Amino acid sequence: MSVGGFMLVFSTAGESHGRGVFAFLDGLPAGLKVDRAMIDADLTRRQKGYGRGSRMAIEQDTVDVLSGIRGGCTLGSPVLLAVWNRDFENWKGHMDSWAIQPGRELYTPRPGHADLAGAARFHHQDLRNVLERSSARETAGRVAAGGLLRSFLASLGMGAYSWVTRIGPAAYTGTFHREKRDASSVFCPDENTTREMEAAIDEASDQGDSLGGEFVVVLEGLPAGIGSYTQWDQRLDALLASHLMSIPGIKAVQAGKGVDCAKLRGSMLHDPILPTHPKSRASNNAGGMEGGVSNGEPIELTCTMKPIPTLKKGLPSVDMRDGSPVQASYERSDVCAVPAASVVGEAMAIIAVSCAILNSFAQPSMESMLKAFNDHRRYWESL
Ligand code: EPS
Repeated sequence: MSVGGFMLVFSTAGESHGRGVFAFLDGLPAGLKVDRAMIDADLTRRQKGYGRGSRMAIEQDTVDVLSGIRGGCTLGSPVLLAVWNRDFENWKGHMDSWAIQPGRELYTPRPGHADLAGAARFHHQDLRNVLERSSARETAGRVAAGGLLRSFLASLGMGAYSWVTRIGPAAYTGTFHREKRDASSVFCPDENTTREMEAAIDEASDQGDSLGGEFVVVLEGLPAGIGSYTQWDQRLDALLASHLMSIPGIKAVQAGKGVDCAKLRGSMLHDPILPTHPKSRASNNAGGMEGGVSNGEPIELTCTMKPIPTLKKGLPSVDMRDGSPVQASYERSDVCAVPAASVVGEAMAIIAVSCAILNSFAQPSMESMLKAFNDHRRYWESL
């Protein structure tokens, strides 16, 4: 995101059934060694998750670099990434830039979807013009960009991971375990809860319904001092929250104890400072941020996703052409996309923190970037 003078510009382009989804990144230092396999691994993970629809059987997302990377390293020039849509072959005529083949128009907005509000924004009557861009297909571009920036964070000693903690009624309150998360069809690091989550998805699917849930994103390896308390739009918690809230379907983002802070006394909530080098904490209720600045503990964020709005049993709606009451339209869709959203959450958290790092330490080359950043890390570690 390019808010308030941030050094990193990030945006996406592309329609769900158009040629592809594209991600644009400008402001990266030159000489960053990019791990392509890491980007593709994230793209593959985003396609998975129990409860996905048949579209994911068509797509096989991999990254294509259109500019800004040469010989595996960033050039300092704008980076343009592409994830091509295989399904475009089946939609060519309907998505043509110059002459549209009729047959895929939509006039009945789905409650909970961008259809109606989006049509009001751009004065569209054919809701296809809204759906194509508001579709979560766009998040493939975010994950490609996040996958690239994972190389940037790794070179500075940082990483990101996530896991699913709730799907509908099935919840997991345990800790993260990478192998168990990767073995789970819903990215939940527990076998029993995985079965419960799958059963909840099956039940919703059988009833023509959909399910939401929750996931946790963690950023690790950050020294204290990323972000700033000096200006509202430099606060790391605000930056992370806006990036995560922008993921389709996300209705709440919490840092650390989040909404539970309201229930606790100050003496129970705030994390005691221990006399170590660097200074560590006896707990991490703040989620690794105080005053909008990282405090050296892992950054921990919980995101809540609403159920998918495309339902087989369509909800009450209207026909946009004459205002008559009808059932909302049904298109092929996912029943639950919480596991996929957790991967997008990692990408958006990576983008947000990269933005904050570049804002404070931007350098033309990775060599000078590493020097500036590691000087700061050494200062923090000496405290
Ligand atoms: C989506 C509808 C489905 C999802 C899609 C998001 O696509 P389609 O209309 O082609 O069946 O699969 O998500 C993706 C394509 C993806 O890559 O995540 C929607 O309407 O938002």
